[in-house]
Parts: sequence; C-alpha cells; structure tokens
Amino acid sequence: MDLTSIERDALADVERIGTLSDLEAFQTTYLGRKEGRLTQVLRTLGNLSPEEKKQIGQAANQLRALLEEKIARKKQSLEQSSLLSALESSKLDTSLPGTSLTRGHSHPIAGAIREISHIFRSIGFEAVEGPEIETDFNNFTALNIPQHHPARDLHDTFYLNLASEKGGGSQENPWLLRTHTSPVQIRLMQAVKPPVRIVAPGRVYRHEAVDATHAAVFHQIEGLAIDTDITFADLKGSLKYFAQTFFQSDLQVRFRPGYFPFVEPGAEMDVQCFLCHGAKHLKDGTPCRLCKATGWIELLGAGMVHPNVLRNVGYDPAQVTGFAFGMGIERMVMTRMGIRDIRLFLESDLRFLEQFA
Ligand code: YSA
Repeated sequence: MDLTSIERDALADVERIGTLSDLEAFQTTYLGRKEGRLTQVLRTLGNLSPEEKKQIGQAANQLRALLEEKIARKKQSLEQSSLLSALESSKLDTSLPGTSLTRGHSHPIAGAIREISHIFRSIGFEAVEGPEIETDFNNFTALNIPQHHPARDLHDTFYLNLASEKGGGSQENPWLLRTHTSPVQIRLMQAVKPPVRIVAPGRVYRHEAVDATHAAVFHQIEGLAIDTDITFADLKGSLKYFAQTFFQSDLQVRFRPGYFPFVEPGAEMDVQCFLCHGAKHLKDGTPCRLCKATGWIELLGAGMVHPNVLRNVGYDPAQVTGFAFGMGIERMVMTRMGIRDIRLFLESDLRFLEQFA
C-alpha cells in the first residue's frame, strides 16, 4: 500500500490525459469502485491498527481529494476545448454567397392609385375612401339619376338582397355593389360643409361581359372640389396639371362635351397620344395603334357639379359651385404601359406582375 507511488503515478498520468475517455480510464484506474488503486487502499484501512488507520487514512483521503480535484479541473478544460473546436468547425463563413430572398412589390393598380392620389395631394386634394356596398340612392338617385333614367342602363348593376337597415335595403332603396366611385361624392358632401377637395380611389363592380378592355371588377378614382367660386377654368387647370404629370409634361389636353347626369356642363378629357405625339402615325409612317390614328387618347369624364346634386346633399347651389371627375385606373395604366388585356391585372400571373417591380 504505497500511497507515494500511487500519487506519483497518478500525477504523471493526469498530465497525459488528452480526451474525455482518457479521463474516464484514469478515474477507473485510481478511484474505480472495485479495482481503483486508491480505493483498494481505503478498503484495507479496517485491517490496520488504530494508529496506522489514522495516519494512512488521513493521507489516503487527502490523496483522494487531490485526485478528485484534478479530475474535475481536467474535465472542465476538456469540455471547454471540445466546445471551442465544435464552434470552430461550424463557424459561419460570411464569404459564402447568401440565399437571396425575393422582394415583393405593389400591384401595378395599387401603385397607380398611390401615384395619382399623390399628384392630386400636391395641389390640395385629400384622399378618402367609401364603401363598396352602397345604396341605390347614393349610387344613382342623389347623383341626379332617378328611377327609370336611361343612364342606369349603362351601369349593369349587381343588386344585393340584403336585409333592411338604416339607409338602405328597402324596395325603393336597395343595396348594391357600387358601379362607380361617384357615390363617395354624396357621402362626403353629406358629412362635411364646403370647401371640399377630395380624391376617392376604389374598386367598382359592373355586371359586364368580360373581354380585353372590360372587367366586371375594376378601379376608378373620383375627384371633387366644391367652394364658393369654382369655375370650369379650375377644372381644366387641375386636370391638365394631372395629365401632364402622370403622362408627359409636353402633351396637350383637350375637352369635348360629354354627358353625365351629375354634371352640367359635362366633358370628356383627352390627352395627346404619347406614342405619336398627336401625329396619328409613327416615324416609319405606320398608323399609330395606341390612339387608333386619332392623335388623342380618351382619359376621363368630368364637369361642373349639377345643381340638383348640390341640393340633394343640402348644399345651396346659389352659394357654392364645384367640379368633379372620374377615371378608370386599369385603362389608364394599360394606356401608359401598352398593356393589351385588362384581365392580366386580375390573374396573379407573376410573369406579368414582376415586370412592375
Ligand atoms: C364622370 C363625371 C364626373 O363628374 C365624375 C365621374 C365621372 C365618371 C362616371 N362616374 C363613370 O363611371 N363614367 S364611366 O362609366 O364612363 O366610367 C369611367 C371610366 O371607367 C371609363 O372611362 C373607363 O376607363 C372605366 N371603365 C368603365 N367600365 C369599365 C371600365 N374599365 C374597365 N372595365 C369596365 N367594364
């Protein structure tokens, strides 16, 4: 039972430990429950005289404490270095090419709504929204289109069979999907006193046969300006500014008489064709296909708000005047981008949509 040689061997062995399994073997050699060299010494203590037992027991226990401490330290340092080498081998290589994420973008119609609203905001108009489910009164009657007026036939209307509620749902005033954004004019004028300067973009619905230029669900943007002395000159100036900002600054605009029951006088505004610049043919002499060789592109309907409309919302036509306008957004974007089929806007085909990123 030579504690000195056990200590000498153990202290030499501990230095040679390089792995966790070496450490385990070391522990078994010296402190193993059955065969451990020091364990055996401790086990024989009972056979010794009290004097020896005290002396050797003390030394053996000290050696055990020393070895346990060495084992604990070694274990900690081995675990640390194995963690470091694991981190080392899985280190992030920032020089490797990344996985690129495709970035989304607005739908071309949403983009155009934002752009048009922004142009009108820059000349003092505020953008507002109205509901897509409307009453017959707001969509037609208040806009000077009474029952049996022929203009109702131009709007193929989806009527809704909804329960009666305050403001709609009766036989005389059924709910419907708005056929244009003009009812927002009515809602706004009913809610606020003049002056009013708003644009109202949104979705509208018509029970139409769908083809390359007609959709059953499309977007319009409405405009309305009411004040004490608004004239047709204000209408012309505002809409010319818009057209020259949205298309090209050097293009002319023209106004032709147009009929809408809610304005008097009513007009349609055309912008000079931006492909042939009004020449009706291209440089190579072929007829311009964009304006169908007319030199002009139809853009929007407009006019001075009809006195009946002002009365219907409680305004006094002797006190205030105003102008209104409305345009189809899909057709404007189609014209500007040379898109031939309106259905592309609704089909979610990424090959089409990604061109607007
Ligand atoms: C006119 C005068 C005002 O003072 C105010 C507004 C208006 C516009 C009126 N409310 C209106 O809806 N006129 S409209 O029936 O001629 O439609 C306006 C625009 O919507 C058209 O010029 C066209 O660009 C678009 N549009 C109409 N039906 C469409 C359509 N776009 C796609 N598909 C359809 N089925």
